[in-house]
Amino acid sequence: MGRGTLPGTMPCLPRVPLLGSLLSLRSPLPPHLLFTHLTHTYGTLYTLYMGPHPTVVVSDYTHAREVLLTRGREFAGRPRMVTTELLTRGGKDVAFADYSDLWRRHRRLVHSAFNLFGEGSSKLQSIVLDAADSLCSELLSSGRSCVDPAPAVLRAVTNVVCTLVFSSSYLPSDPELLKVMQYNDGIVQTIARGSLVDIYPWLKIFPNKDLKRLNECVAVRDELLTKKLIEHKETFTPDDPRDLLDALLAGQQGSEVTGDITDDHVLMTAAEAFGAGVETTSTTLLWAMAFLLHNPEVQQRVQAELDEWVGRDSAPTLRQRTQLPYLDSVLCEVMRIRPVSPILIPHVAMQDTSIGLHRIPKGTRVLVNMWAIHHDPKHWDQPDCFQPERFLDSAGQKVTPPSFMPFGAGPRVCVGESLARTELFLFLGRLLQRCHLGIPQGTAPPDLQGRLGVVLQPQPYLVTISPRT
Ligand code: HEM
Ligand code: PLO
Repeated sequence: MGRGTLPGTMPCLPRVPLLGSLLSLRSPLPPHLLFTHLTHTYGTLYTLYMGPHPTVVVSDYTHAREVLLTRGREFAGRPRMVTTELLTRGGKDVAFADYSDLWRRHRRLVHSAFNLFGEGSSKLQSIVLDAADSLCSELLSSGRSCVDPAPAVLRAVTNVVCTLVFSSSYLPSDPELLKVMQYNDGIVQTIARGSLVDIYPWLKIFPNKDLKRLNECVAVRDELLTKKLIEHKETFTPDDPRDLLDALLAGQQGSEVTGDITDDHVLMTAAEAFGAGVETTSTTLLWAMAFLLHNPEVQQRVQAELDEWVGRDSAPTLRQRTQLPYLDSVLCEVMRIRPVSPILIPHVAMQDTSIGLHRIPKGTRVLVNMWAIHHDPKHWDQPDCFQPERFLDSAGQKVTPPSFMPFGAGPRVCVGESLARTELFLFLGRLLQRCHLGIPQGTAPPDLQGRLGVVLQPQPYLVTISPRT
């Protein structure tokens, strides 16, 4: 059927003037679960109205592939939202900026800057392993008593990102590290997706505690990053970038259109790499630990694999990744069963286009429900069970089913994917090589439900950490 004859009847949630479908969206369920639940009534492709904004929710692999890959370019726009505009100086970042020629050049530059420190980089390896060792020591210092692993994990990951982005590494009690963690926490808590001011921008004229706090945290972030930027500009040499900030400055100077990548772009990219790097990696590690506590036999098998191929004397290295397919499959299964970004970042149709047989007008927002895709029984056997083996073939080699897309796909795919995979592999590998994780006596195992803020996080939980002997 040609595009001109596409039938236009996509199921739609009830709507009323002004509020759109918001009344039907009132629910104790977090959005990814609610959107998945609504597929029972409306199917895997339906429309709803976020206030005045028509929004299509895509909950199956075939249509998601179309949005992200086949017609990726046509759906590569982003909505303008009050909170993210404030966070990014009006879209001078990568993740929340709308599609444009400048954005494409900017993203390409960020991508190559990241690759300097991505997969295979020995510098990244030593930075991560140092941080992983500090994490092990800090966790082990609790003796056999129980600890909440979150603060130590967050500190370790923050330190890696600070080293990568601007070559600063901190002792746990360093006031600058505390400042960074505080402002980041403030942003995470106030930029939660779906806040009303993002649906109705005019609400920003009224006093709003969250927006005030977001503004304050952004100001602290900007002061700190501007200081780093000035220091870097004074000391950097374009041919030998010390860190991501240097690589961005070099790319800024070498840009094909002189002056298009401004200092604001450099600053916003550094801030974003920082925010994305910390939130996603620490959350994935905390999910991994939570699932290992529920599945002690999986922990044992990862440790047996590490003992066989790495031993106990030296840390696992990136070169050994192919020899450790089970560890890799555990990480994939964690990102399948609890994707940190279960509905990705909203996409926007940049022109009139289509999904399946449905016409999609320019400006329509599209939410790709990766949670539903990762839990679709048509693609995954017993999708609610934690089974790393599903990522291994009969010879024990790693396989990746196409419906596994925790980083998204296409023109908007995560730019930090290889960095994230490298970090996760080294962190979890070193942690499990050195430590045994257990559920403290008399306490329940971690709650696996999760809460969706800016990422899908586990509820706080306790663990005992003992050295492996
Ligand atoms: C975008 C996942 C780590 C930087 C995204 C998206 C997802 C994602 C789902 C949105 C894709 C879309 O909208 O279609 C993850 C996961 C991570 C991770 C699961 C780790 C477990 C990182 C890291 C960085 C990073 C470490 C940087 C240091 C970005 C950026 C974007 C992005 C800049 C925006 C890309 C764009 O809009 O063009 N990520 N991410 N991410 N991620 Fe990641
Ligand atoms: C996290 C808090 C930081 O202070 C700012 C920031 C920047 C980039 C965001 C990140 C936050 C949350 C996770 C995001 C990331 C860009 C891509 C990533 C949304 C808000 C994901 C998983 O989609």
